[in-house]
Amino acid sequence: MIVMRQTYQRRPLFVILLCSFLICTLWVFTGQERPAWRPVADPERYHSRRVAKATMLYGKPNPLYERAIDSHGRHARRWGYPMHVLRQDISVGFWNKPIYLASLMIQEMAKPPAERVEWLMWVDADTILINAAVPLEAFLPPYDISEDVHLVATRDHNGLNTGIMFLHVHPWTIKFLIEALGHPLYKPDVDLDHSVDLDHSIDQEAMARVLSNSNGGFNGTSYAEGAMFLPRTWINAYEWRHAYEGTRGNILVHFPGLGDQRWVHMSNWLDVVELSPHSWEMPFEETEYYNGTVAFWDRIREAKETIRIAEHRFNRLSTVKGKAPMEAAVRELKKVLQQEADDTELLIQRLQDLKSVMDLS
Ligand SMILES: [Mn+2]
Repeated sequence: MIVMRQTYQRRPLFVILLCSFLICTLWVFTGQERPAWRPVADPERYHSRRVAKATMLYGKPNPLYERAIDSHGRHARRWGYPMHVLRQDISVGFWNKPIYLASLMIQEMAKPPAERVEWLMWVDADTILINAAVPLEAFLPPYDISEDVHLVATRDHNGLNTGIMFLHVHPWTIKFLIEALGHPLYKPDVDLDHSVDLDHSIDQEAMARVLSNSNGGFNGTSYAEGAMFLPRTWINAYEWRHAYEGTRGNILVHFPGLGDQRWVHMSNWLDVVELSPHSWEMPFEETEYYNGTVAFWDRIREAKETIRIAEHRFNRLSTVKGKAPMEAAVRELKKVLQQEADDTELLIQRLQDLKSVMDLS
């Protein structure tokens, strides 16, 4: 009798355990079949708390910059992104940007985790948002590989361009920004203003230098490990003197290095975007981003996974044949991931090289 009662009492527990097991199994399997993470392209259903936008404009009134910031404001409202605009001169010239970013980062980190945004997107005031149908989440790393990605940016012939960049709300970023800010203090002999480029900014140069230091960094493994370069025209397409380098569907236009020409170019673009917003707007699903960004992060995931397997293999067997070539191939692939992930062909080539070496070992 006692035995029977115990069995009865245990039955609900058994049913609960069985149900949990089935739900978990279902979750794991549906999870595997699900395509790579992609945002829901419908602002009505999708109010993200993942990203906030940030920019700055102070000093002498400039109606063109105001209108440019308004274009970002419309996009932010459409998708529910908070937007921060620095309106006061709080530092010296170019240093306003990293100081403001550091303050925003610290403010986010000071909130309980559930109330923080996960990323800040910096946009220069000399950029105009032209396709508001594009959600920013598309450019961010999927959750399963986002833990060690802290800066998503672009580079041009001068190297890192900080006009547009995504910064992870994370202690990594606070340390990175503070190191860049501290550059003039702890490396006073370094000339940050060496470039002949008119648009060259010393804060950008400081960030680039911190990023390229092979030692130091958040975990002592250099900051480059936490950075990822997207194909530049995706998020940072330039207006040249003769033409726009982007195509219809691209999210924005940036106006670097135009000198006095900047104002007429900006004015023309603002007129188009304000008077006929649909001329440059294209549904997210029809843009190159829709599949392109997923393919980009899929490649990064595959590269990281392959490196992990290779390292596991050569760490376990110290005498494995072909250890040195495998280590070299891992080193080359890591270099591309950290410095040239925007070069699709090169990344695919280096990944293939590593796989070939692994097959041989
Ligand atoms: Mn700029």
